[in-house]
Amino acid sequence: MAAPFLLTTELDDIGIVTLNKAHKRNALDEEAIAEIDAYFSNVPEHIRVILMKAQGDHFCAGLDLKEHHDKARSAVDFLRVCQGWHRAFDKIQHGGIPVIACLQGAVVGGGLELASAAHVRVADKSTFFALPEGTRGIFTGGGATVRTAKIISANRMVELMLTGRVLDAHEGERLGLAHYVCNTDANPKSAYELGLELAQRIAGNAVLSNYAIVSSISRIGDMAATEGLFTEGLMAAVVQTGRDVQERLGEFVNKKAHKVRPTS
Ligand code: 1HE
Repeated sequence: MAAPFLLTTELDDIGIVTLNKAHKRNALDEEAIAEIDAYFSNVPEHIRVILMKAQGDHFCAGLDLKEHHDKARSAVDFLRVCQGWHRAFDKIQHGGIPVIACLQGAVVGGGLELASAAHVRVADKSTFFALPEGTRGIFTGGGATVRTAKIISANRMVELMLTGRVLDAHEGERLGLAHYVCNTDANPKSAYELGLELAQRIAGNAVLSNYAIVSSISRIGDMAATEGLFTEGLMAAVVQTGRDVQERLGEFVNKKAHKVRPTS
């Protein structure tokens, strides 16, 4: 039996998922997407944050081009493949649980689509981003036109796809593809160390706040202003009256809570 594409483990209330096909640069075949879908469809109840990382020098080389070539899929077959990717990645983005992606090496094509579904992206300095589809005679199909374009703008995505330009970690950070770049003089931690640190911090937030942050902000961004404000009010009404709000705000009122301070 083939090794699983996804290795899953836990560190207290943090779920750790590892892309486990380094010899194929973690390229995504149908089985890989099915495993991602299965994990994000049934995240154990005690898991508060998920850390997604990859074995090897590269995060993910995108669509398994060999499988696609060998299967010579019809348009309808590939439409179904895309819908499978959309379903799986939507569970990452809108599953209600914060997902942190630790990136290194290639984050290209479908690999960038996968990373774009995560909420926080922590990149090793070796990371590079590209959408080589245009140069391979194909097109994005795993959500980049929606998610990646929203991060970097449709304008920039068109240019990246037409030219096949490769962005390094710092260029990616400037465009929002990475929130942090690690393994540098300024930030010597590894992407995994920082990712885990952020995961632990985020796991300390109220569950409902995290839910609202990861499931409502991007959806509200798709709404007209009137509906957006209405939805924000509803979401806040639920979150602000949650069970542990009194306790957390009481800590502030009683001067026991941390203050917001600039980092040095
Ligand atoms: C693959 C894939 C893949 C590697 N599908 N097998 N994605 C791309 O256009 C990126 C294609 N890959 C590359 O450009 C390079 O492989 C990397 C820059 C990612 C890594 O380079 P390197 O030198 O470390 O590795 P390698 O020698 O190129 O690859 C090692 C093996 O992984 C090799 O197989 P082997 O049997 O010869 O050992 C490669 O064939 C295999 N491999 N990438 C299949 N992508 C829903 S639509 C989404 C559309 C897209 O994602 S298009 C973008 C596709």
